[in-house]
Amino acid sequence: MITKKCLGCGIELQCEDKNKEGFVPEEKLWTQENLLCQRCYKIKNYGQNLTNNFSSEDYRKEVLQSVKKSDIILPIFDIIDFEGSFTDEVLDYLRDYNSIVLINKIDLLPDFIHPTEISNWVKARLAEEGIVPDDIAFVSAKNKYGVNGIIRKINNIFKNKKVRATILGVSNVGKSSIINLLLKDDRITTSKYSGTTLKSINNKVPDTQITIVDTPGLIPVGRVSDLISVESGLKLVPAGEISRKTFKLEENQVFMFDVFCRFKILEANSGYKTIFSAYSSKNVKFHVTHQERVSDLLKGDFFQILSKNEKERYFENKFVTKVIEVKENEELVIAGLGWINVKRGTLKVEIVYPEAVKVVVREAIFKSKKN
Ligand SMILES: Nc1nc2c(ncn2[C@@H]2O[C@H](COP(=O)(O)OP(=O)(O)OP(=O)(O)O)[C@@H](O)[C@H]2O)c(=O)[nH]1
Ligand SMILES: [Mg+2]
Repeated sequence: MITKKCLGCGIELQCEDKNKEGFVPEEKLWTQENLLCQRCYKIKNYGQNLTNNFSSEDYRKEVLQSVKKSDIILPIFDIIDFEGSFTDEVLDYLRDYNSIVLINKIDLLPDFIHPTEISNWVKARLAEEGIVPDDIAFVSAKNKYGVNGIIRKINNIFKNKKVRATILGVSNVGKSSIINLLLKDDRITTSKYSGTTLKSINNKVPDTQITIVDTPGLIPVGRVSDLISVESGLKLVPAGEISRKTFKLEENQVFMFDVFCRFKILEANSGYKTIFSAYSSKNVKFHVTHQERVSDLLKGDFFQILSKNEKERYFENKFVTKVIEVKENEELVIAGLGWINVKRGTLKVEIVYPEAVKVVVREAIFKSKKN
Protein backbone atom coordinates (compact mmCIF):
# COMPACT_ATOMS: atom_id res chain seq x y z
CA MET A 1 0.00 0.00 0.00
CA ILE A 2 1.28 3.49 -0.82
CA THR A 3 1.50 5.74 2.19
CA LYS A 4 1.12 9.44 1.83
CA LYS A 5 2.56 11.90 4.30
CA CYS A 6 1.26 15.20 5.57
CA LEU A 7 3.13 18.09 3.99
CA GLY A 8 2.95 20.10 7.21
CA CYS A 9 4.05 17.74 9.98
CA GLY A 10 5.39 14.61 8.25
CA ILE A 11 2.86 12.17 9.74
CA GLU A 12 1.56 9.27 7.63
CA LEU A 13 -1.95 10.11 6.49
CA GLN A 14 -4.90 7.88 7.35
CA CYS A 15 -8.66 8.06 6.94
CA GLU A 16 -9.78 5.57 9.61
CA ASP A 17 -9.66 7.49 12.88
CA LYS A 18 -10.60 11.17 13.21
CA ASN A 19 -9.07 11.38 16.66
CA LYS A 20 -5.67 10.05 15.65
CA GLU A 21 -2.81 11.95 14.07
CA GLY A 22 -2.72 12.09 10.30
CA PHE A 23 -6.46 12.06 9.64
CA VAL A 24 -7.84 13.24 6.28
CA PRO A 25 -11.25 12.41 4.81
CA GLU A 26 -11.12 9.33 2.56
CA GLU A 27 -12.15 11.09 -0.66
CA LYS A 28 -9.22 13.51 -0.31
CA LEU A 29 -6.67 10.87 0.59
CA TRP A 30 -7.01 9.00 -2.68
CA THR A 31 -7.70 11.84 -5.05
CA GLN A 32 -5.46 14.70 -3.94
CA GLU A 33 -1.71 15.23 -3.68
CA ASN A 34 0.20 17.53 -1.32
CA LEU A 35 -2.25 17.05 1.53
CA LEU A 36 -2.34 18.49 5.00
CA CYS A 37 -3.66 16.40 7.88
CA GLN A 38 -6.64 17.69 9.83
CA ARG A 39 -4.42 18.70 12.74
CA CYS A 40 -2.12 20.82 10.54
CA TYR A 41 -5.15 22.35 8.85
CA LYS A 42 -6.51 23.46 12.23
CA ILE A 43 -3.15 24.74 13.46
CA LYS A 44 -2.52 26.70 10.26
CA ASN A 45 -6.00 28.13 9.84
CA TYR A 46 -7.23 28.55 13.40
CA GLY A 47 -3.96 28.68 15.43
CA GLN A 48 -5.24 25.88 17.64
CA ASN A 49 -3.04 24.10 20.16
CA LEU A 50 -3.66 20.44 19.41
CA THR A 51 -1.97 17.90 21.59
CA ASN A 52 -0.71 14.61 20.18
CA ASN A 53 0.02 11.13 21.41
CA PHE A 54 3.77 11.14 20.79
CA SER A 55 6.21 10.76 23.67
CA SER A 56 9.64 12.31 24.02
CA GLU A 57 11.03 8.84 23.28
CA ASP A 58 9.14 8.72 19.95
CA TYR A 59 10.63 12.09 18.98
CA ARG A 60 14.09 11.00 20.08
CA LYS A 61 13.96 7.88 17.87
CA GLU A 62 12.70 9.85 14.91
CA VAL A 63 15.52 12.40 15.21
CA LEU A 64 18.14 9.65 15.56
CA GLN A 65 16.90 7.90 12.42
CA SER A 66 17.18 11.07 10.37
CA VAL A 67 20.52 12.11 11.79
CA LYS A 68 22.03 8.72 10.95
CA LYS A 69 21.21 9.23 7.29
CA SER A 70 22.57 12.78 7.05
CA ASP A 71 25.86 14.15 5.75
CA ILE A 72 25.72 17.14 8.06
CA ILE A 73 23.53 18.24 10.95
CA LEU A 74 22.23 21.72 11.66
CA PRO A 75 21.60 21.90 15.42
CA ILE A 76 19.69 25.02 16.32
CA PHE A 77 19.70 27.02 19.55
CA ASP A 78 17.48 29.88 20.68
CA ILE A 79 19.68 32.85 21.63
CA ILE A 80 17.09 34.09 24.13
CA ASP A 81 16.66 30.73 25.86
CA PHE A 82 20.12 29.42 25.12
CA GLU A 83 20.38 27.26 28.25
CA GLY A 84 16.91 25.80 27.66
CA SER A 85 17.88 24.74 24.15
CA PHE A 86 21.55 23.80 24.83
CA THR A 87 20.70 20.31 26.06
CA ASP A 88 22.96 17.27 26.54
CA GLU A 89 21.04 15.42 23.88
CA VAL A 90 21.74 18.03 21.20
CA LEU A 91 25.35 18.35 22.38
CA ASP A 92 25.86 14.60 22.03
CA TYR A 93 24.86 14.80 18.37
CA LEU A 94 27.26 17.69 17.91
CA ARG A 95 30.13 15.58 19.17
CA ASP A 96 29.45 12.84 16.64
CA TYR A 97 28.58 14.62 13.38
CA ASN A 98 29.78 17.38 11.08
CA SER A 99 27.70 20.42 11.86
CA ILE A 100 26.77 23.99 11.19
CA VAL A 101 25.35 25.44 14.38
CA LEU A 102 22.39 27.78 13.91
CA ILE A 103 21.60 30.46 16.47
CA ASN A 104 18.03 31.61 15.89
CA LYS A 105 15.74 34.43 17.09
CA ILE A 106 18.47 37.07 17.07
CA ASP A 107 15.74 39.62 16.30
CA LEU A 108 14.87 39.44 20.00
CA LEU A 109 18.27 40.72 21.13
CA PRO A 110 18.60 44.37 22.07
CA ASP A 111 19.37 46.64 19.13
CA PHE A 112 22.87 47.49 20.24
CA ILE A 113 24.14 43.94 19.92
CA HIS A 114 25.62 42.73 16.68
CA PRO A 115 25.81 38.99 15.91
CA THR A 116 29.60 39.16 15.51
CA GLU A 117 29.77 40.18 19.19
CA ILE A 118 28.10 36.96 20.26
CA SER A 119 29.91 34.73 17.82
CA ASN A 120 32.95 34.32 20.06
CA TRP A 121 30.71 33.67 23.02
CA VAL A 122 28.94 30.83 21.22
CA LYS A 123 32.26 29.35 20.07
CA ALA A 124 33.57 29.45 23.63
CA ARG A 125 30.42 27.78 25.03
CA LEU A 126 30.74 25.01 22.47
CA ALA A 127 34.47 24.66 23.10
CA GLU A 128 33.75 24.21 26.84
CA GLU A 129 31.79 21.14 25.77
CA GLY A 130 34.63 19.96 23.53
CA ILE A 131 32.72 20.86 20.37
CA VAL A 132 34.11 22.62 17.32
CA PRO A 133 31.40 22.95 14.64
CA ASP A 134 32.30 23.40 10.96
CA ASP A 135 30.60 26.78 11.07
CA ILE A 136 28.09 28.91 12.97
CA ALA A 137 25.25 30.94 11.46
CA PHE A 138 23.23 33.63 13.22
CA VAL A 139 19.71 33.77 11.89
CA SER A 140 16.29 35.21 12.45
CA ALA A 141 13.43 33.39 10.81
CA LYS A 142 11.21 36.28 11.82
CA ASN A 143 13.32 38.90 10.05
CA LYS A 144 14.50 36.49 7.34
CA TYR A 145 18.04 37.31 8.39
CA GLY A 146 21.01 35.08 7.60
CA VAL A 147 19.03 32.28 5.98
CA ASN A 148 20.80 32.31 2.62
CA GLY A 149 24.06 32.12 4.52
CA ILE A 150 23.08 28.59 5.62
CA ILE A 151 23.01 27.40 1.99
CA ARG A 152 26.30 29.15 1.27
CA LYS A 153 27.95 27.50 4.25
CA ILE A 154 26.70 24.02 3.30
CA ASN A 155 27.88 24.48 -0.29
CA ASN A 156 31.27 25.71 0.92
CA ILE A 157 31.77 22.48 2.81
CA PHE A 158 30.34 20.09 0.21
CA LYS A 159 31.47 22.00 -2.92
CA ASN A 160 27.93 22.06 -4.36
CA LYS A 161 27.68 18.25 -4.35
CA LYS A 162 24.57 16.31 -3.33
CA VAL A 163 24.06 16.61 0.43
CA ARG A 164 21.52 15.71 3.05
CA ALA A 165 21.32 18.16 5.95
CA THR A 166 19.18 17.53 9.02
CA ILE A 167 17.99 20.31 11.28
CA LEU A 168 17.48 19.34 14.93
CA GLY A 169 16.94 20.91 18.31
CA VAL A 170 14.44 21.23 21.13
CA SER A 171 10.84 22.12 20.34
CA ASN A 172 9.95 25.66 19.35
CA VAL A 173 13.42 26.91 18.48
CA GLY A 174 12.21 27.66 14.94
CA LYS A 175 13.39 24.63 12.95
CA SER A 176 10.38 24.51 10.62
CA SER A 177 10.26 28.31 10.24
CA ILE A 178 13.85 28.32 8.98
CA ILE A 179 13.22 25.45 6.58
CA ASN A 180 10.19 27.24 5.11
CA LEU A 181 12.43 30.20 4.36
CA LEU A 182 14.99 27.94 2.69
CA LEU A 183 12.21 26.42 0.59
CA LYS A 184 10.65 29.83 -0.09
CA ASP A 185 7.32 28.20 0.70
CA ASP A 186 5.31 28.06 3.94
CA ARG A 187 4.54 24.39 3.41
CA ILE A 188 5.66 23.09 6.82
CA THR A 189 3.32 23.85 9.70
CA THR A 190 4.79 26.15 12.35
CA SER A 191 3.17 27.37 15.53
CA LYS A 192 3.87 29.05 18.84
CA TYR A 193 3.03 25.79 20.60
CA SER A 194 5.57 22.99 21.16
CA GLY A 195 5.31 19.68 19.35
CA THR A 196 4.16 20.94 15.96
CA THR A 197 6.34 18.78 13.73
CA LEU A 198 5.61 15.09 14.33
CA LYS A 199 7.89 13.22 11.93
CA SER A 200 10.92 13.94 9.78
CA ILE A 201 10.14 15.87 6.59
CA ASN A 202 12.49 15.82 3.59
CA ASN A 203 12.49 18.58 1.02
CA LYS A 204 14.82 19.59 -1.75
CA VAL A 205 16.04 23.20 -1.50
CA PRO A 206 15.22 24.82 -4.87
CA ASP A 207 18.17 25.37 -7.23
CA THR A 208 20.58 23.39 -5.06
CA GLN A 209 21.68 19.79 -4.49
CA ILE A 210 20.65 20.05 -0.85
CA THR A 211 17.96 17.91 0.76
CA ILE A 212 16.93 19.59 3.99
CA VAL A 213 15.31 17.42 6.65
CA ASP A 214 13.06 18.85 9.37
CA THR A 215 12.70 16.82 12.58
CA PRO A 216 10.34 16.90 15.54
CA GLY A 217 11.55 18.98 18.48
CA LEU A 218 13.31 17.19 21.32
CA ILE A 219 11.62 17.80 24.64
CA PRO A 220 13.80 19.83 26.96
CA VAL A 221 13.66 19.80 30.74
CA GLY A 222 14.59 22.40 33.32
CA ARG A 223 12.77 25.44 32.00
CA VAL A 224 10.46 27.56 34.17
CA SER A 225 8.02 27.46 31.26
CA ASP A 226 7.76 23.65 31.61
CA LEU A 227 6.31 24.04 35.12
CA ILE A 228 3.34 26.20 34.16
CA SER A 229 0.42 26.02 31.74
CA VAL A 230 1.11 26.29 28.02
CA GLU A 231 -0.73 29.63 27.78
CA SER A 232 1.18 31.14 30.71
CA GLY A 233 4.42 29.70 29.32
CA LEU A 234 3.86 31.63 26.10
CA LYS A 235 3.99 34.86 28.10
CA LEU A 236 7.58 34.06 29.02
CA VAL A 237 8.55 33.94 25.33
CA PRO A 238 9.48 37.47 24.23
CA ALA A 239 7.22 38.70 21.44
CA GLY A 240 9.61 41.49 20.52
CA GLU A 241 12.96 42.80 21.67
CA ILE A 242 13.81 41.39 25.06
CA SER A 243 13.15 43.69 28.02
CA ARG A 244 16.12 44.94 30.05
CA LYS A 245 16.20 46.89 33.32
CA THR A 246 19.22 47.91 35.35
CA PHE A 247 19.40 47.76 39.16
CA LYS A 248 21.73 48.85 41.94
CA LEU A 249 20.62 47.17 45.16
CA GLU A 250 21.41 47.32 48.88
CA GLU A 251 22.35 44.38 51.04
CA ASN A 252 19.28 42.38 52.13
CA GLN A 253 17.05 43.75 49.39
CA VAL A 254 15.18 41.05 47.53
CA PHE A 255 14.89 40.97 43.74
CA MET A 256 11.79 39.15 42.46
CA PHE A 257 11.70 37.69 38.98
CA ASP A 258 7.90 37.80 38.98
CA VAL A 259 6.72 34.88 41.17
CA PHE A 260 9.06 32.45 39.46
CA CYS A 261 12.25 32.98 41.43
CA ARG A 262 13.83 35.55 43.74
CA PHE A 263 17.13 36.38 45.34
CA LYS A 264 18.36 38.33 48.34
CA ILE A 265 21.53 40.43 48.08
CA LEU A 266 23.96 39.00 50.60
CA GLU A 267 26.92 41.33 50.47
CA ALA A 268 27.19 44.66 48.81
CA ASN A 269 30.74 45.49 47.66
CA SER A 270 32.54 47.88 49.96
CA GLY A 271 32.67 51.33 48.42
CA TYR A 272 30.22 50.81 45.57
CA LYS A 273 27.07 48.88 44.88
CA THR A 274 26.85 46.05 42.40
CA ILE A 275 25.07 46.99 39.19
CA PHE A 276 23.17 44.37 37.25
CA SER A 277 20.65 44.19 34.41
CA ALA A 278 17.74 41.79 34.30
CA TYR A 279 16.61 40.41 30.93
CA SER A 280 13.29 38.73 30.23
CA SER A 281 10.10 38.84 28.21
CA LYS A 282 8.26 42.16 28.66
CA ASN A 283 5.41 40.37 30.43
CA VAL A 284 7.67 39.39 33.32
CA LYS A 285 7.61 41.87 36.21
CA PHE A 286 10.89 42.63 38.02
CA HIS A 287 10.35 43.88 41.55
CA VAL A 288 12.64 44.94 44.39
CA THR A 289 11.43 44.51 47.95
CA HIS A 290 12.37 43.28 51.42
CA GLN A 291 12.13 39.77 52.80
CA GLU A 292 9.08 40.59 54.99
CA ARG A 293 7.03 41.56 51.92
CA VAL A 294 7.86 38.53 49.79
CA SER A 295 5.21 36.17 51.03
CA ASP A 296 2.37 38.72 50.60
CA LEU A 297 3.58 39.60 47.13
CA LEU A 298 3.66 35.95 46.10
CA LYS A 299 0.13 35.37 47.35
CA GLY A 300 -1.49 38.62 46.19
CA ASP A 301 -2.33 39.82 42.72
CA PHE A 302 0.67 42.10 42.16
CA PHE A 303 2.24 39.55 39.81
CA GLN A 304 -0.19 38.62 37.08
CA ILE A 305 1.22 36.09 34.65
CA LEU A 306 -0.10 33.20 36.73
CA SER A 307 -3.68 33.04 37.98
CA LYS A 308 -4.28 32.43 41.70
CA ASN A 309 -4.75 28.71 41.11
CA GLU A 310 -1.74 28.44 38.90
CA LYS A 311 0.40 30.23 41.49
CA GLU A 312 -0.70 27.69 44.08
CA ARG A 313 0.25 24.85 41.77
CA TYR A 314 3.60 26.48 40.98
CA PHE A 315 4.44 26.73 44.67
CA GLU A 316 3.76 23.02 45.09
CA ASN A 317 7.07 22.43 43.26
CA LYS A 318 10.03 21.68 45.48
CA PHE A 319 12.07 24.87 45.89
CA VAL A 320 15.76 25.09 46.72
CA THR A 321 17.76 27.91 48.31
CA LYS A 322 21.35 28.40 47.17
CA VAL A 323 24.11 30.93 47.65
CA ILE A 324 25.54 31.95 44.30
CA GLU A 325 28.25 34.42 43.36
CA VAL A 326 28.11 36.10 39.98
CA LYS A 327 31.14 38.13 38.95
CA GLU A 328 31.40 41.15 36.72
CA ASN A 329 30.65 40.17 33.11
CA GLU A 330 29.00 36.95 34.16
CA GLU A 331 25.32 36.08 34.00
CA LEU A 332 22.98 34.18 36.24
CA VAL A 333 20.57 32.33 33.96
CA ILE A 334 17.20 30.90 34.91
CA ALA A 335 16.32 28.63 31.98
CA GLY A 336 13.05 29.48 30.26
CA LEU A 337 12.72 32.76 32.18
CA GLY A 338 15.64 35.15 31.65
CA TRP A 339 18.98 36.20 33.04
CA ILE A 340 20.82 38.66 35.28
CA ASN A 341 23.91 40.29 33.79
CA VAL A 342 26.40 41.72 36.30
CA LYS A 343 27.83 44.94 34.92
CA ARG A 344 29.90 46.08 37.88
CA GLY A 345 31.11 44.39 41.04
CA THR A 346 30.22 40.92 42.30
CA LEU A 347 26.70 39.84 43.01
CA LYS A 348 26.48 37.47 45.96
CA VAL A 349 22.93 36.29 46.38
CA GLU A 350 20.75 33.75 48.10
CA ILE A 351 18.46 32.54 45.36
CA VAL A 352 15.22 30.58 45.73
CA TYR A 353 13.96 28.63 42.70
CA PRO A 354 12.19 25.37 41.81
CA GLU A 355 14.60 22.44 42.01
CA ALA A 356 13.53 21.24 38.56
CA VAL A 357 14.75 24.45 36.91
CA LYS A 358 18.21 24.76 35.37
CA VAL A 359 20.03 27.68 36.99
CA VAL A 360 23.57 28.39 35.77
CA VAL A 361 26.25 31.05 35.91
CA ARG A 362 27.85 31.69 32.53
CA GLU A 363 30.13 34.19 30.89
CA ALA A 364 28.07 37.18 29.72
CA ILE A 365 26.76 37.05 26.15
CA PHE A 366 27.66 40.70 25.68
CA LYS A 367 30.18 42.42 27.87
CA SER A 368 29.88 45.92 29.28
CA LYS A 369 31.87 48.32 27.15
CA LYS A 370 33.61 50.23 29.92
CA ASN A 371 37.01 48.50 29.49
N1 LIG B 1 11.02 36.12 17.39
C1 LIG B 1 11.23 35.03 16.64
N2 LIG B 1 10.36 33.99 16.68
C2 LIG B 1 10.63 32.93 15.91
C3 LIG B 1 11.77 32.85 15.07
N3 LIG B 1 11.76 31.63 14.46
C4 LIG B 1 10.65 31.00 14.87
N4 LIG B 1 9.96 31.78 15.74
C5 LIG B 1 8.71 31.46 16.41
O1 LIG B 1 8.93 30.32 17.23
C6 LIG B 1 7.76 29.49 17.27
C7 LIG B 1 8.12 28.08 16.89
O2 LIG B 1 8.48 28.00 15.52
P1 LIG B 1 8.53 26.61 14.74
O3 LIG B 1 9.23 26.87 13.45
O4 LIG B 1 7.19 25.97 14.70
O5 LIG B 1 9.50 25.81 15.72
P2 LIG B 1 9.98 24.28 15.65
O6 LIG B 1 11.37 24.27 16.20
O7 LIG B 1 9.79 23.74 14.27
O8 LIG B 1 8.98 23.59 16.68
P3 LIG B 1 8.53 22.03 16.81
O9 LIG B 1 8.10 21.55 15.46
O10 LIG B 1 7.42 22.08 17.80
O11 LIG B 1 9.73 21.32 17.33
C8 LIG B 1 6.78 30.15 16.31
O12 LIG B 1 5.88 30.94 17.08
C9 LIG B 1 7.63 31.01 15.43
O13 LIG B 1 6.95 32.13 14.90
C10 LIG B 1 12.66 33.96 15.04
O14 LIG B 1 13.67 34.01 14.36
N5 LIG B 1 12.34 35.02 15.87
MG1 LIG C 1 8.68 22.13 13.61
